[in-house]
Amino acid sequence: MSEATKYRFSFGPWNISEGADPFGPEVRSPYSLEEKLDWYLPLGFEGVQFHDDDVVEGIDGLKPSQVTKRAQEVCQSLKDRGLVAEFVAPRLWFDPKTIDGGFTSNCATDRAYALDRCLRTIDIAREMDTPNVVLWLAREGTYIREAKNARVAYERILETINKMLDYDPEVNIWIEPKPNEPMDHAYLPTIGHAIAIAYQSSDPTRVGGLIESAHAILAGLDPADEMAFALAHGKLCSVHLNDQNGLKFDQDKSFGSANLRSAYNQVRVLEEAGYGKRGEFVGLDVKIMRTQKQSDSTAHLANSRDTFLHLVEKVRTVDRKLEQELIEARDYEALDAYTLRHLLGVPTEAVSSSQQPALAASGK
Ligand code: GLO
Ligand code: MG
Repeated sequence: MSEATKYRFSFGPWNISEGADPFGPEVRSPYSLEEKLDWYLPLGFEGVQFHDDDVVEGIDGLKPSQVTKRAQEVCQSLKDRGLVAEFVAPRLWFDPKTIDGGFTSNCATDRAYALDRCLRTIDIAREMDTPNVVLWLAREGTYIREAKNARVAYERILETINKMLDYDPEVNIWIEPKPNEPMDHAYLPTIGHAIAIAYQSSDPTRVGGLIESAHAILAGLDPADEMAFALAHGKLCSVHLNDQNGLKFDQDKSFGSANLRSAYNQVRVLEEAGYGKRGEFVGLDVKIMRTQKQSDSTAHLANSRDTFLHLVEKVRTVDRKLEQELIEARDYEALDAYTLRHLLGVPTEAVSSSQQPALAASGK
């Protein structure tokens, strides 16, 4: 038997947040990047996910040499703390020039800005010792179908990805699909779309996907199956584990909070495929509830990691022989009951198909 995976965890500085939502302002005071970095190792995390402007604040107003200098400083802050950067992602959805999207904007100068911002993100990533760039294509979509030509939009996304691949022969691009929010519909809504565009790109070996549980649920899909699909293509580069209570705004709940069984199945798929053995991180893109106090700013991260590890134990201790017997007998009802009892931690001996009381009179 191969050695058990030692999972490595990551999150982004935005996951320690101040509680603002569209209907109310911040309720906790902010921590500096350095303060946040101090928490990583004590919380059990060694990977840091970054937006370009998490590394270099005010990036658009700075000269290339200033950007490089700041990126080197942050890289040193990571080294001093025994941390590594997992990826850098261009925050393409904030600037007024990306109101109508970046790669798919109807305005050529806005598209040029978006490409330039991505190339600067690659420069930052290289200073941070990571070849990985994540594209969450927030505004690459429309509010109404007539506003853009969807086919041209796909072509423009592909063209930008190819330009990024050309710019740096070592960069890897991980697409994080999400079906909606902030847009009505996004152009790369699922991992299937992301993988299709990866194969179409000029170097498919360097393009893959990052799956966020909540985003799959928002697309009406099962996150574990989405992960399995990407794994089958060798294209699951990272994950953003979290949870989501149905089809509403992107909640980024703690992992397992809304659907523990679904969380178990995500862990099962990852563990069974050996995810993490090649150094992939288990990323947690979770948001603490607005009701929490300042002193609880990191509890959701510790709790999500803990839940993941408990579920790994559940996957490792499942009775594989019994599962196989139940599958062979096509007794999925018993398999369902066994799974629930295993998750509940109650005795499972009694789970079998022979539980139906005999009908004395008819002998059926
Ligand atoms: C939003 C996304 C976002 C990304 C992050 C990294 O819905 O989940 O948090 O993960 O910007 O690209
Ligand atoms: Mg995410």
